Amino acid sequence: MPDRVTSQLDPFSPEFRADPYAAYEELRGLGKVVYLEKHDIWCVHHYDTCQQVLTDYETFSNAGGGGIKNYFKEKPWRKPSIILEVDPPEHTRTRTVLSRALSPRVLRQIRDRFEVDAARMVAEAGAKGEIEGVSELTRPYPLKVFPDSVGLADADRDNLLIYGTMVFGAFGPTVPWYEEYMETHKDVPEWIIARCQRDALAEGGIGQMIYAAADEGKITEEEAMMLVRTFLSAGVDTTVDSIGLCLRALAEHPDQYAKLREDPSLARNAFEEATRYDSSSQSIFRTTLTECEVAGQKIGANEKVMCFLGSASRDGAHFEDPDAFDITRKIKGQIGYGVGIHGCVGQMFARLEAECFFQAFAQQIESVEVTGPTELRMHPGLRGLTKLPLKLTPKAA
Ligand code: OVM
Repeated sequence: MPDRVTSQLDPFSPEFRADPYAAYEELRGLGKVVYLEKHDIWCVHHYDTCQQVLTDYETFSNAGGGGIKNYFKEKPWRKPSIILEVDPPEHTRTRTVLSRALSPRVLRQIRDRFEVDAARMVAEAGAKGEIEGVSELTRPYPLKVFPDSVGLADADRDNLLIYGTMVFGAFGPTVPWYEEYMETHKDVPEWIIARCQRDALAEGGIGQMIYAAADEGKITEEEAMMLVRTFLSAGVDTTVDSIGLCLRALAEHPDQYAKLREDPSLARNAFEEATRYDSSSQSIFRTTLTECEVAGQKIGANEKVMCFLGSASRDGAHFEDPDAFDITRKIKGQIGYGVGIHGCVGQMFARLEAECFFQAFAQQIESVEVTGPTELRMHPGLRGLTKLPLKLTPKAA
């Protein structure tokens, strides 16, 4: 008997990325734990095993890095994140600060501005009729409302997208385009760090709330800067991609869009379903600290384990009719944001951003159609669209 199930599937290849859901089905059929020979990594891809790995932080560490690189063996490309790429007890303090800065009270105050910006941007897109949905709608919206909330100045915000590509590109294996990209945009990391400084952040924004935690002695000034960097790293591309994929899912399922249009209060649940059905965060890595066992498979110490959230979300053992996009589905145990102590700290922010967007969209737009081929972005850490040609028909006034 072989001591493990292996596969030649390459999750970073264009074929896999074009239709990950077929590959996930294959992986789920192969077994609970599979060794991916192309990259010398293990993977889990069922709901229960993803849950197990992600909630056992004593075995499956984040200090080895959130991507494929093993920080216990290789040098990280930048100073590791002080929330994503650390374990307890260090993690607990920084996580608490970020959770407070994203509390329900803070979000309630932000909601009005999200609604106003969403309504305006959807109206402008609707008036054009034919649009390239990513560059004209699903990218500009998060790129405005998120940095506004953090308290970032207006200038050069496109650098946030460049930095996002750097951050999420680093989740995958090193490839030539990435090295070139890093070289071309080598000034951007410095720009980001400058934007993370206390005096660069507007009064009343979430960035200043992080610095207030430093004033209270909960974190150091340097840690505050690093937590603002986390916002600027993880807060833009993730929502750009998830909102774009949700809009495509709605456009490709006119029966579902009709339900949303008739009842815009379904907006939040529609996005919840899209986060399960087809979302930006398809995978995240852990690194084993000790020898361990998952579903009967022994895994050695210091090994990378890739957790396919996108596959866990399509696991029929947890979700009924998992391949159906149903915006009225009652989702129990959303895993699209990860779970456990590293589950997305900004998830309520993302939900609010998307809720306001799809509510405005449903209120104003009678029908939405995909009019040409859509294109996927190529960097490995996230799934998202770079092209989404759409025809929007506004409701009659
Ligand atoms: C961070 C960070 C960056 C990318 C992703 C992420 C999924 C966190 O800088 O803390 O969480």
